[in-house]
Amino acid sequence: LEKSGMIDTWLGKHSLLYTGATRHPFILSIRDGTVDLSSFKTWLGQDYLFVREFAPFVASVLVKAWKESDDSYGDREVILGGLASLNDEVEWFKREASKWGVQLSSISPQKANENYCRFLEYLMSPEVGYTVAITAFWAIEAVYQESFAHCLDDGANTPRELRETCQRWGNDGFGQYCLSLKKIANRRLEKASEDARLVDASKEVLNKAEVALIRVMEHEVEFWNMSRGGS
Ligand code: HMH
Repeated sequence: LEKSGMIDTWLGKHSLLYTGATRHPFILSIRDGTVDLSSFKTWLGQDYLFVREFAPFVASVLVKAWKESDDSYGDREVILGGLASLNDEVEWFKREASKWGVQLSSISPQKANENYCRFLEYLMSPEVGYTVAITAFWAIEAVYQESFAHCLDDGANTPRELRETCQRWGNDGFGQYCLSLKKIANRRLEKASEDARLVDASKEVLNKAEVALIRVMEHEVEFWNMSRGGS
């Protein structure tokens, strides 16, 4: 049995926001089959742009793990695996876009996307350490995992042509990967809270990590809102 860590404590504390991000009306409309296809295409094009910015963020987390974490924990393999699958993901977006007649070269990022990418840039900066970055990384992946898995569970009425999309993030392998990220984040946060009794800097890390978690959820809600709003 997995002992509950800091992440679950925070999710409990911010459960309305977490539910808002993982049970958004856009996701619920995919799940019940009423989704507007122009919204789906908007999401597809915007998320392609997002993922291209997300890759350097993941690379920055890998560099931070390299510098700040003991290799024996295996964090680096998990993060490198995530980076590798982003390469497949970009290719998948290109294929999916051509299937739906979405012209990726003519898309520019909408406001919510730009804001989210600006937040990723902050997370990439040297002032943000590994513990905060890995917590945000987990949250970014977990929102998609929770959201799309919900579109595949019993009782879901997801249209056949959208099931492959939901599988990308809703499959068990991606779920396991998110659990690995969560374990890493919890281990780092646990360490920071032990140190927080002695070191003020560790208190600061805990605060920054909790705020980063909240910001990710907020950006995810705005990203879904933008998708639902159409082109
Ligand atoms: C906006 N959040 C957004 N896009 C994604 N592809 C993910 C999370 C997960 O990788």
